[in-house]
Amino acid sequence: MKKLVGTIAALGLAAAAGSAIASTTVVYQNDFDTSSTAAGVTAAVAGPQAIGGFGVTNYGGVTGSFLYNDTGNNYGGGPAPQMTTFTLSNLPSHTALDVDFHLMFIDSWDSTNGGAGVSPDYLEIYLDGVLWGQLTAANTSGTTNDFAGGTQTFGPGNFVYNGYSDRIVDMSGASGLTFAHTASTFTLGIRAGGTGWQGGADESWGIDNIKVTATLRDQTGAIPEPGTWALMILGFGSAGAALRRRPAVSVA
Ligand SMILES: [Ca+2]
Ligand SMILES: [Ca+2]
Ligand SMILES: [Ca+2]
Repeated sequence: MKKLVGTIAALGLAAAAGSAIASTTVVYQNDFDTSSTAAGVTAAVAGPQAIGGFGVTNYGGVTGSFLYNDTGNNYGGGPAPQMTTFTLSNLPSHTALDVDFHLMFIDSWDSTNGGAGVSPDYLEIYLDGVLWGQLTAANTSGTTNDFAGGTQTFGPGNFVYNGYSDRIVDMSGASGLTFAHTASTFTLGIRAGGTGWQGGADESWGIDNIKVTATLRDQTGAIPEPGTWALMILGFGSAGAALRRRPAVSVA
């Protein structure tokens, strides 16, 4: 018991000295069937946000409802594609964010080197209003698929809307979407781009399974709150109890 008390005291000193292990928390999650925010965080979606649905079918990790955006027609001299934005406010004090989501390249995307006039097509990702990446897919013409570190999880294959092939990409492995961040507000923006963008029934995009995880700021020098102490002591008490309950092993 003396040793246990010493361990708790050492941990207390470590916590008081600010050497606690950095923790993470999910601040926003939205799969367009359900969504949630961490306590105190608010989320607002702006711009085009039509909802499509796969029902119970799972295509490369996308299932149920998803958001899709088919605005704009740069190729036809029509209106510019509109951006859909997700704005998180009142984030807890943090040092980094990790942003995960699935993207859907729907119908006749022409890559960066497809048919004359109908390419390039881009899917542009903006972090806090700054262009982070231009992705593209060669669904109908062209040869370049560029997912900026994301992994294709489905396609090419026609699973939604018209008869053209579609693709789904999981962006959770893209290292650039884990980045230093401290502001209390974060905005993720996505829109189509490129002079070949046709929009409408020809080309559109979708998003699903958005998850934003914050690395919480290390509370350097902070004194653990009573609740933290209670949990620590409870935890060690349980560990001690478990050790005491452990039956002796007999070797046959
Ligand atoms: Ca969904
Ligand atoms: Ca195009
Ligand atoms: Ca299709």
